[in-house]
Amino acid sequence: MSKVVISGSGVFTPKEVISNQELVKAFNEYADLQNKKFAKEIASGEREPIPYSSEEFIVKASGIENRHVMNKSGIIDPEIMYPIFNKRSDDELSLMAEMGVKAAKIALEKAGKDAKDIDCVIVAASNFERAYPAIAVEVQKALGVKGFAFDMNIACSSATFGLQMAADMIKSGSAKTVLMVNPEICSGHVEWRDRDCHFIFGDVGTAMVIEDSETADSSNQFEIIATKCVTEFSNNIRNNLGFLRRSYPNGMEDLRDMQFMQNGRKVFKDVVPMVSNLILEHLNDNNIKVSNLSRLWLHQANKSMNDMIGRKVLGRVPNEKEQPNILQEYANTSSAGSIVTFSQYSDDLEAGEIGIICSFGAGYSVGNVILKKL
Ligand code: CO8
Repeated sequence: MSKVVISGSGVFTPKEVISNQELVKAFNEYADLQNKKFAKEIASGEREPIPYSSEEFIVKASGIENRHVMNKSGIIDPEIMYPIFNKRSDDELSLMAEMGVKAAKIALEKAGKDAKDIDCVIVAASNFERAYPAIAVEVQKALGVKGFAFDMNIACSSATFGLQMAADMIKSGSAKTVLMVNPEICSGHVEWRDRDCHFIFGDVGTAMVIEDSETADSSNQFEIIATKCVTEFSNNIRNNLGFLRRSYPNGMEDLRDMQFMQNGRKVFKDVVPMVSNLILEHLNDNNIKVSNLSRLWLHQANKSMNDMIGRKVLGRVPNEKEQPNILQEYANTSSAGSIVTFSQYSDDLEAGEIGIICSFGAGYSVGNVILKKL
């Protein structure tokens, strides 16, 4: 067997952008409205007032400055505070499939492939707008791909776990050329009315073509040297969206936990050592010295978290080129974040240079993919 390579990647970036300033203004107006509505309960001590959000806090705590979204008007309307989409008929392309197809077309073009070259489509994402039919099968149909397709979800590590799946399938012969797609519609899933997390997420779609090096002819190829996926159960990032809810007593009354919930501080503390140790062990297992590592394409959740992981891995502060961040522009886009970073900051590597795509998030789940530029 020859090598498994990533021969093309693509990013679909939604046009609409919300700056921290716009986001905080909407949140604070929402807080005013709520505090006015419940003024009596607040005065009697029955209810706490909603405190203001702050731009300074957001940048300092996360490094996020903007986020791209599929619908801005609903999110920044203090009377609504979530994205508004037209309901599509079952015969129309779904929103996630649309985002995925847009990213896939860019990746296919970069790889110099078309639909007939692909024999497997994986849609790997944190949130699925429906249970079935799989979004992947819809993407497969929209692109005109033969073969098979399936969805998979391991939250923020969906894309790296998807890369491992694709590489293993190519090695085993069950697929020749895989299209792995990550439409992340986080704006529909985050609670924009919760000050603790309203600033964290944005939307984006990413895609990658993974194939045997013998069929790859694009100018920019990265060999997948090794992959390592690790999971460890935690409730610190959790979402209780599910069809059994209807069956629970009062299951449909308080719906807050159907959106994203986390204990951010605890996640930070648990995940930093888990990720840096995994990267170091994985490099060691593959006889790669840290000094030979040219780039870290890390999951984009928090700038300080990435700085800490980079420092632990390299044993010094990484420079911006070694550990690029796209967080300031895109916010956390779940599994797509490290793929956006790879797409935007990989063309300049020279043949033989080594980099790592590493994701981490709910589960907990950590996925590490060691790449070599060919
Ligand atoms: N404005 C002003 N003040 C605020 C705000 C705000 N917006 N939010 C919180 N505060 C206040 C708090 O109330 C608190 O006040 P006090 O000290 O009086 O109690 C103070 O600021 C500090 O709050 P925190 O302790 O919460 O702040 P942190 O410094 O911990 O920063 C972060 C919060 C940024 C969330 C940080 O903890 C973090 O980034 N942690 C890592 C989280 C992480 O990596 N999570 C991964 C999630 S992604 C994932 O797994 C994918 C899930 C599936 C996708 C979901 C799609 C939507």
